Amino acid sequence: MEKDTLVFQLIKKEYERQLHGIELIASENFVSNQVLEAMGSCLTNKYAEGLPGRRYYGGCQVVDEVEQLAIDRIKKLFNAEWVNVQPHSGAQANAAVMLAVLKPGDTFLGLDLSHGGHLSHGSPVNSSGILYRPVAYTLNPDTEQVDYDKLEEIALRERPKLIIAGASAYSRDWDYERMRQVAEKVGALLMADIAHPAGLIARGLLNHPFPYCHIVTTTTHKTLRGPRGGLVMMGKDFENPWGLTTPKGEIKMMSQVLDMAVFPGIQGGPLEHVIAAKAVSFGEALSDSYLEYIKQVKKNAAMMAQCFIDKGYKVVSNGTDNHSMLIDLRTKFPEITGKMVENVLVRADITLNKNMVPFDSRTPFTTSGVRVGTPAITTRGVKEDIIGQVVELIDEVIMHIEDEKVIGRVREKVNAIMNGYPLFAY
Ligand code: DSN
Repeated sequence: MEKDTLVFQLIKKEYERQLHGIELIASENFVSNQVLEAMGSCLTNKYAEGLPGRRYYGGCQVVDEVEQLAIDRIKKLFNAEWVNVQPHSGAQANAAVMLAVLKPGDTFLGLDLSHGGHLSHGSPVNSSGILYRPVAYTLNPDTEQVDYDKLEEIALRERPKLIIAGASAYSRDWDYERMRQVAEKVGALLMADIAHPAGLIARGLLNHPFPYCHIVTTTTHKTLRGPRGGLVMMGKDFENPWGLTTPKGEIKMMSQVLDMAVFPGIQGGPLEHVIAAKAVSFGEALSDSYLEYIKQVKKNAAMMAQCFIDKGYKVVSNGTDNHSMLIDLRTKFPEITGKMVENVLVRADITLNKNMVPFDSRTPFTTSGVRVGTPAITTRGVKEDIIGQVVELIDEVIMHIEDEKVIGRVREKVNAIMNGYPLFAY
């Protein structure tokens, strides 16, 4: 077959973009060569609906071993009793949990989207907000951290069936114990979506959601540094006290209800090539070198937050406990929006994303803030010594937002810096 040069030229172009730029999108990372190799393997050819040992197709003996390996490794990484590694994404993992534990119209609590929450935690345009009844809890305006007292007040009033801990733009650790106390008071299940900080939690750098959270979901491609995907896990399986049933109407252990919610509830055939890549990345995440890496991610983020503060920026909640931070631009540049900063920095080969900040006066399309994270640059080998320089380059561009000469000069510096930090071989 003729090589599809058009597509492969574009892939090469994207590789060059990744290679030469400073990647600060908090949810992105660079996978290893062996993760890439597993994703690009012949496992993509195989249909394997069902679970290892219980499939609807013949010829699954090898992918059974692959999927079991992924399950065993992630169980070890998080000390989990049960895991389903098939969700195609974090949003799918969340949708599966909701299908398993909620009925249409049921109430659940999630962090307000404009305070750092995620679309799949109750946005009106996501199935979580279309099928169920989301009620948002918020941050405390003084601390800009989750207001657990208010959360309790809301839970007592609304009597949710499910409470979700977790966010997509929140730089502080979570008090899962406190949230479990609230859940117990109202008879709710507690779920943590740890998509962002998963790697830090796995290696003991943040509070662990087990044993407080009944169910935990995550993506596998952020701090965990695996392929794009998701999973659902539990510290301990349990008989579900809500009488939740499988689609056949059987009351089962929670693990069985969740397994059936993933398939056939919301998905068909699992992506075994991606599951193989998940297995590879989970193996990597158990290694000593990953522990060094994830510690460095946290150190780099702390240093970056301090550098932004030193330059006169407002960092939401005045710092970070994890890999990310939100910069509220209104303090230093009241006229400049997150959208403007995202766009101008792309021209300087620095990538981050515009983001609402708590109590934002602008819309999600313009925003008053940007979100910044260190997982990707840390994979490139960046350490604290050049973090100050990165923040200075960002500041220089924002200060000269319409000056093409400055933007061009910064781009050259960015490319020169990143020349010294390898990316996987293409
Ligand atoms: N992936 C999420 C993030 O960027 O945080 C959005 O879905």
